[in-house]
Amino acid sequence: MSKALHRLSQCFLPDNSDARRRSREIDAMLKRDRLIPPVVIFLAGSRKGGKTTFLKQMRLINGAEYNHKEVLEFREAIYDDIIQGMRVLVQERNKLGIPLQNSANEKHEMLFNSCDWHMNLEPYTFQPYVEAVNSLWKDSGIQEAHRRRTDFEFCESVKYFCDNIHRIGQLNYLPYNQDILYAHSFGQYFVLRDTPFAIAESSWRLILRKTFFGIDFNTPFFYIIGCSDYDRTGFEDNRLVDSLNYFECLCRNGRLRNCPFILFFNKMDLLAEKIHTTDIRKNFPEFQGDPHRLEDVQEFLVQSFQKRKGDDSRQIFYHMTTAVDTENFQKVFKSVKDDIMLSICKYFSLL
Ligand SMILES: Nc1nc2c(ncn2[C@@H]2O[C@H](COP(=O)(O)OP(=O)(O)OP(=O)(O)O)[C@@H](O)[C@H]2O)c(=O)[nH]1
Ligand SMILES: [Mg+2]
Repeated sequence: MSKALHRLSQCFLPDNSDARRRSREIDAMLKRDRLIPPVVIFLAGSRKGGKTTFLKQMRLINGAEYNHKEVLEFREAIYDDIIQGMRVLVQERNKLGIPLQNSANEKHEMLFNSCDWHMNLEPYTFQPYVEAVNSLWKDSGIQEAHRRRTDFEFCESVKYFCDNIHRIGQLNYLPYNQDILYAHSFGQYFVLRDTPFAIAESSWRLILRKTFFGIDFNTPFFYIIGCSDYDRTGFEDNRLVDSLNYFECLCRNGRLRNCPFILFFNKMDLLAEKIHTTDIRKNFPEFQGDPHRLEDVQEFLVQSFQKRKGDDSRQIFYHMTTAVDTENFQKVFKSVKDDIMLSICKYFSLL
């Protein structure tokens, strides 16, 4: 019997039966002996869709705060995000031929064009950038380059950090949890691939992976979609199209045949803003509905993924999320637990 099946089948034994009591005793014994490894759930999704942020939130809502060493590493990542982000804006402003509003900002731009990538990023070494970021971010030339960011590779969190540069630029700055959720570079090298959590007193483990060895036959599969990326093209393929293609690929994978998918339509905050400035029909001409109405765009996204799932009997659950918003994430995760239980019930034909 698979680990998941063994564990989950116990949810359906009559509450006060001898079998259930016995089962609990056995479970307790096995747990004590650490013989039950946690049920594994896989997590995948599109590029920059929010996978790492999702894992960070899972860790935070499960009460595991980051320790001081980790916070310092996040601080370094945030400095790095800011410097890299501003450097991109400076270069793109030049490429696009957008004039600076304030010519005094030229010297600040030079700082980003000539920065040393090997320096240790600490509050002291970051100081020269604080004034430069502050002044450039207010310049309408840099703002115009930022407005056109869809045309080049750019980290969305840079706006949040630049808006908060006064606080982040303090010598005694330590990132809040909210800052940590917005840090991007960090996710590239920190091990955030394995996050434990509990459902119905059972332990589960969320794994971020590209290969699916060891997957249980009915374990749910989390799939994260960066919704606001519907217009992301530039030098790469459209990210939403990539995400649809990858999803279809996963649905066709024989190993995942019986896995219910839980789709997270992420970056809802950015999507809600973007629909007012960027018409989805430009990239998805098949869209029918009001392109400036969030519900219409959400419905279109859901339908687009539903169409790609292939097998009609496959269970799909979905949620609209903003992974950087802890309150939203907490609510969503409560219903995700219900989804998981429901998918299990359906698997055993109990509903
Ligand atoms: N505003 C906003 N930003 C988000 C949201 N989810 C993620 N981000 C930001 O988007 C950026 C990319 O998120 P990640 O979690 O690193 O995405 P990823 O899928 O792990 O990216 P890769 O590993 O590079 O493919 C980060 O700067 C996050 O802070 C969201 O819901 N809203
Ligand atoms: Mg990542």
